Amino acid sequence: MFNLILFGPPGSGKGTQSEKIVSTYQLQHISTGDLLRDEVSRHTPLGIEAKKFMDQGMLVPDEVVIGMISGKIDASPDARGFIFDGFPRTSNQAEALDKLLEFKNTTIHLVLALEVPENDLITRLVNRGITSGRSDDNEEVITKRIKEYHAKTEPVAKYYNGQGKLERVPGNNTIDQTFQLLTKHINKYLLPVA
Ligand code: B4P
Repeated sequence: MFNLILFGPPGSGKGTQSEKIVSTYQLQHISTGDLLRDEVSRHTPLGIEAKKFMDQGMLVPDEVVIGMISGKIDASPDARGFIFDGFPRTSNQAEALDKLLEFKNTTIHLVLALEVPENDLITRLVNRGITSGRSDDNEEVITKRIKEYHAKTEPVAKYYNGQGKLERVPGNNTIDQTFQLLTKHINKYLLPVA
């Protein structure tokens, strides 16, 4: 089993690159953003609670997100591996993930951190907001999400760097060029399926 974390600020391309990685390496995709948006659109109690945080550009509480992840891993016992997209986003979540994987006799093998200048992040997300209608893609909320990233999520990179698992990858090239840079790291662990 091979487990990969795709890490980076809001709009760095985690979701975009995850799709390409999933189809090339046939990993099971776990995106906490997608899982939360699904709960919101179905108006579940979890979704109604999560929406209050997401609409303000804040992270959803750790216990909500960690509970969702455990269920998702259990649902795919035969997976070739997992790609965690947008998770963990706090040091607490990173520690919880380590414990969860240890319990399942596996571990995180690689953390790829996408690096994109802040101006580009804002432009990308404002543009996506125009077409997607996502309630958290307007300039005011985007600025809060980036602040939240610096305060709570950046320390997660240090956590994995301390474990010798972090690789930083420029994410401000084209989508395909960025993907090529990511595959150079992944190919050291896993060969493409296609
Ligand atoms: P997410 O859904 O994870 O979204 P994101 O960080 O905004 O986007 P991502 O980095 O995936 O960017 P994308 O590829 O879409 O989080 C949303 C919210 O959910 C959070 O704010 C939080 O409230 C909550 N949440 C999620 N996970 C959580 C957790 N673990 N704990 C607590 N709360 C959590 O790319 C963005 C845009 O850029 C797209 O339009 C794309 O087309 C474009 N783009 C991508 N690559 C490009 C490139 N190379 N060049 C030009 N444009 C590019």
